[in-house]
Amino acid sequence: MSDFYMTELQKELVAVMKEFGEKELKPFAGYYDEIAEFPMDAYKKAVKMGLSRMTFPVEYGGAGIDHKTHAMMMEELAKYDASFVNGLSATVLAALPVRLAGRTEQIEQMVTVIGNGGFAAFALTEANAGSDAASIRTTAEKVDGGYILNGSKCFITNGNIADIYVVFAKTEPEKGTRGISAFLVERNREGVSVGKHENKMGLRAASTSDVIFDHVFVPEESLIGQENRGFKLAMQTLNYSRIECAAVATGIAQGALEACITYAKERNTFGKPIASLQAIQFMLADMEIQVQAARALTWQAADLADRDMINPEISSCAKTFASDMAMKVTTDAVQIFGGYGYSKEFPVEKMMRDAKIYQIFEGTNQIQRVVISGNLLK
Ligand code: COS
Repeated sequence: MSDFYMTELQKELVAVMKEFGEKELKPFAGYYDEIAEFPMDAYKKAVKMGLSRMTFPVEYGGAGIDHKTHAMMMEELAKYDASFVNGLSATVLAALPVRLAGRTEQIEQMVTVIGNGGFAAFALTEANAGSDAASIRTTAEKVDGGYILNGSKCFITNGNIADIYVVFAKTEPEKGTRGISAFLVERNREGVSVGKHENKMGLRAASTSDVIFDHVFVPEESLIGQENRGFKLAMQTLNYSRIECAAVATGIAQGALEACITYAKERNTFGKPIASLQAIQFMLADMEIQVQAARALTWQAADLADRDMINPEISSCAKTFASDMAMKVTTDAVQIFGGYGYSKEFPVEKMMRDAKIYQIFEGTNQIQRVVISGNLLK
């Protein structure tokens, strides 16, 4: 990572992530990818280190880490295993709307779950409501003392391991985006169940599944923020989480670049290392240019968030550029490794599979372009 603008604390934290990644993630990433199971041992250690609640304010038992520093840390971890970071990030993502709009008790509840090693999940997407998030069909009907939730969510990261969900549901369906509310729903409530587990191309170790809410009663206190303002809250949350996506995508690409540098020095062809060939040197240089640019844009987006100037357009630019870049860089990494790159013997094929989803989730890169052009033309 380019450390020109990093503080001593940031350098230290990134070094801790490097050590954790080398020791706890790198040796097992291929195994957990193969069996499609989340690396729980590493997660438990991460929780002990306070990694899952780093961004929570100190008064809630967090470390009060700013977005930029967090982006640096997640980038470093992503070099080793993006699946692991995805499980961690999904918990942080679910905690965000609670931090942005929740009551003190809700924030405390979330911190307790996460601090005890639990997982959280952000349940917005449905089978017919991905990009068009306002088309969700899950309902929350107002009843005496609370709400009854009915509906089915899909592609939910941490879906089958979460202890708590942030669920978006229609409280006044006829009001469109202004008729959606957000709820904090515990896994053990009657009527909550986990459905199909996705067998994915990449991020295979991260859990992704359907979550079903069948006549689930939640008390009034479960409402996060104002009734009917849940859609806006979801969008505000994504403005932040897209920065983390950008950081992780940058980390995947940086990991691929580092693997290529090592390999290019070791692999001989025509009697000399392939690193001596200009064809390879230029590919490495292009990778470096792309990674540096993505990192700079990510840090800019995070910096704005830290100055309370969160900018949806810049978050979208960072997410889009970094994920498109990661796809290109990891594809080129497989090319540099040649036949070995296509084999599971080396890590770059996994990085290429992992990178793909960053162009799709948290708003496809086409949706990001809708956000960006909408801002340009308004
Ligand atoms: N930040 C803050 N508020 C936002 C916002 C943003 N980025 N985007 C929209 N809003 C607000 C609008 O200001 C509006 O608020 P008011 O009710 O106060 O007027 C409200 O949300 C509705 O906005 P809009 O009419 O633009 O909503 P659309 O239905 O047209 O949707 C897109 C806009 C397409 C941008 C949105 O649906 C989207 O981001 N979709 C992708 C969803 C996604 O990322 N899914 C991944 C799931 S999580 S892994």
